[in-house]
Amino acid sequence: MIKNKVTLNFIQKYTPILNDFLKTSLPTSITNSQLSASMQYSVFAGGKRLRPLLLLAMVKTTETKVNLNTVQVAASLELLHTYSLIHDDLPAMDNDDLRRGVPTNHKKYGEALAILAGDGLLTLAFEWLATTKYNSQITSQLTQALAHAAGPAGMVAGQASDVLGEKEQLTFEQLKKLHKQKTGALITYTAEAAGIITNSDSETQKNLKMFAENFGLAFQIFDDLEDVLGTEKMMGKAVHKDAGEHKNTYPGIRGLAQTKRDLIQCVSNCQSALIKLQDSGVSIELLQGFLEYFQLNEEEK
Ligand code: GRG
Repeated sequence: MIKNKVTLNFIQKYTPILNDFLKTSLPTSITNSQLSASMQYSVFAGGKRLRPLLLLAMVKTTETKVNLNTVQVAASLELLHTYSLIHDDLPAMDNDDLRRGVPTNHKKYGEALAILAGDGLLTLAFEWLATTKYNSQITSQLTQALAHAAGPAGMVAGQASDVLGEKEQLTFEQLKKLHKQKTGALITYTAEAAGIITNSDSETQKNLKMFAENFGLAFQIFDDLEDVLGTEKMMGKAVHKDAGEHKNTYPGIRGLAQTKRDLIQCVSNCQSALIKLQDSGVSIELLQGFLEYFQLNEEEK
């Protein structure tokens, strides 16, 4: 999928580092064995680690060294992301049986334990954030940024609009806001966290944020498109669900052709942000490589 050598090398270097951190730290943080199994099941079910990798890549792009503290911050984000997927799959929400090609958490462990696994991951994410060796100012800023992104002004608000909006046809502006909150907020947090950790100047923080905001929207548009164009085998989950469930999606509201143009526009906005970042003298190739994620294959174009 991603061919850019710099980005590929980065992903191949840092994915095992993140996984090792999770493998070592997660079991020691949970005292109930069934809860531990359920939490570990979803954390190690084959996620791409996109958000933590993006966070680390942004830190690296600002020419700051990635260390164990940075990895802990990135890993805490993966815990929080995993909680959101477990809860999103529950019968009361999307009611999905399959994720990443394997049974969803509640299908394997039952609803009660799945809810608790999500609760545990959400809470533990903040414990990990609070226990790095960063100074108290950085820690407090990171905590506030993650709480804001994940909470009732961010991801949870987006999820609420999504669930409640199923009964009505949203306008394009409402849909964009929903996506910005539900999927975009955590991705935008990767830029905010990188800016806080590296103490970047305001121009750099602004450009990183513009990159991440457009990346987040592109990510959701791409997911909407794949739901229409992809196969279950390719996606590791049920596809063509959105239309059947009258979900508000880009293809549903904008049509397929315009959705593809919207995706191209978001990727182009990401590029513009990177060009501005480059003006401050940093190398943008690493982040540019992540944009290859949004390439449609020949049949999908
Ligand atoms: C339950 C409060 C609450 C929020 C859930 C993120 C979310 C909010 C719902 C997910 C809905 C969804 C499937 C959106 C499409 C984009 C997306 C977030 C895909 C999953 O993220 P990936 O592809 O997952 O990074 P992996 O499996 O790689 O970890």
